[in-house]
Amino acid sequence: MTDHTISVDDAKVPATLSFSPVFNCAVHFIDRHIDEGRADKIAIREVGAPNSKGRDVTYAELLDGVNRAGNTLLSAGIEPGERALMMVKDCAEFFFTFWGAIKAGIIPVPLNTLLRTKDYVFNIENSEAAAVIYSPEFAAEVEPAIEKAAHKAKLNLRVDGEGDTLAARLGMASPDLSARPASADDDCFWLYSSGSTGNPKGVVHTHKDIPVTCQHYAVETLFFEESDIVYSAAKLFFAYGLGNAMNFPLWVGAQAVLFAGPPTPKAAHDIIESYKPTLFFGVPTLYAAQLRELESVQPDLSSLRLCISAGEALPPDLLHRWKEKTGLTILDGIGTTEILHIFISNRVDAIKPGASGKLVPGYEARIVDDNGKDVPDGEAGGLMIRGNSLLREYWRNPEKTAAALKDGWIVTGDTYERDAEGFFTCHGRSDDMLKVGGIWCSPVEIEQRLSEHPKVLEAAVVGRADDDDLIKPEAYVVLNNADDASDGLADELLNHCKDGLARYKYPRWINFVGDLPKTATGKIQRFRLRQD
Ligand code: 3UK
Repeated sequence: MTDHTISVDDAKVPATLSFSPVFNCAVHFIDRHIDEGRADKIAIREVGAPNSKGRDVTYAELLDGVNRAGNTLLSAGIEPGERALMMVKDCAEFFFTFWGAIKAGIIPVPLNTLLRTKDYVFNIENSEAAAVIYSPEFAAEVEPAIEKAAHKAKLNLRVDGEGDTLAARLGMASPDLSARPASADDDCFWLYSSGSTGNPKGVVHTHKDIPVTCQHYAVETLFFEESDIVYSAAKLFFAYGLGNAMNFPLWVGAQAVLFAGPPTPKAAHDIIESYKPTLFFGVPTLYAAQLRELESVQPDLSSLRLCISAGEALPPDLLHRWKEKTGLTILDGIGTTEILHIFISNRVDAIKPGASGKLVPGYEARIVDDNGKDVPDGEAGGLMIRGNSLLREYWRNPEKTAAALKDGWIVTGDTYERDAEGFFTCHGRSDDMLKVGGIWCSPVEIEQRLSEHPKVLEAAVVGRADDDDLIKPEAYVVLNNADDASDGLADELLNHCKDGLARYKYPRWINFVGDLPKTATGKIQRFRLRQD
């Protein structure tokens, strides 16, 4: 099939989501816009540094950047099917690299840019990365990982800055690239997903998965239109941000506002005021911080038609306070990396505070007991989902794949209850995993880091609700010598965690205790430490 050139007509995906036999989703998301007359429309607005104008990228420039990035990867000897890791901040080059790789048949793998060297060593080795593309802002964690990893990529390249960079190579690359023929069920991109124990797993998605989320969630649930302007405080590396700020706007020919800095409440308010988005995507922790900021400032948020929240449950009180303060609605919805985006969501005309909402079109749900039998409405059980955007597999992990995918249904690991009207309410996880600011956080990883401290014998970490009813990690620590317990040591342990872990993972409370509750086999009983 490789001699077949994919025309834009071949690659068009109708709302019915039928795919032509030869399909590469990059053509639909990138090339199509030129055919449809959007060459001069601004696709991406990068937020500039204070007092300076950021870069605007038109749809024609987007196609040019994508083709050049695809050619840059191919001319470095990277072959179709090989992986290109991306530790890239939210900027136009993220789009160029992601879609350029896909168009060339290479698998882009966006990674959480908040991770540390040891995490990146794992990703490079596990994916057998052929390319590592990274923003210079992350060089201090990425470059030692490139050095230490036993696997060597063919291309390690900074996005911009001095010397040999992606930006420099884009300038020299050919702007012409024909899409590599594929099919809707062929592998397209990966994301990594973490569990409470064991290493992260490569979540393999195919060419049909992005279109499915765009049509069912963005169009049929949020009513995305070409006139929309999107700002997602959740970054592109996160499946949530990847959909919000890149895939959804590209599906309808809309515009994305990209901000490379940390998602502070002040930045969010300034961006909304200056760039006038119609849709804002955040996580509960950010909405809570924005509400605190709104006590002293009154930014103009009037461009927004809707706010969306995901990543962890949105407490009803937060929803009410936000509505009272801003007049705006927040739609909570649940998504996962494995299902790619949101599959249960509240609607503008159907909101149940405290619930994740009703099923998004295209998805089916079961709630089952421990024996796999469906439970009646009003009873809690394990949530399973079926739909057309589920991962194909976990990369080289048949056991975890078999445990997660059962006859086309995925086990989410979340405990849910459905009411008679079809609203789904979350009752937490069936494992010990925490969501902190919407991002995964394994208690085991924090416990291991604490135990590395010479004064610590062992530790247990659980989730505890803060004043906004949002979960943060709390540590129970047993010292080698109980007499060492002090506020000073608690601070020292805190810094020890901040140094060795992604920054959002440090425990917000540290309790010194004499021992930890354990099972007869010595497993920590975290549930006995939780303060419900
Ligand atoms: C939890 C929620 C209650 C839940 C994601 C939107 O979060 C996303 O993906 P992840 O793989 O995590 C998935 C897990 O996070 N969760 C997410 N949203 C909610 N719990 N209410 C919610 N609204 O435990 C789920 O299993 O990081 C979010 C879109 C795409 C995504 N991948």
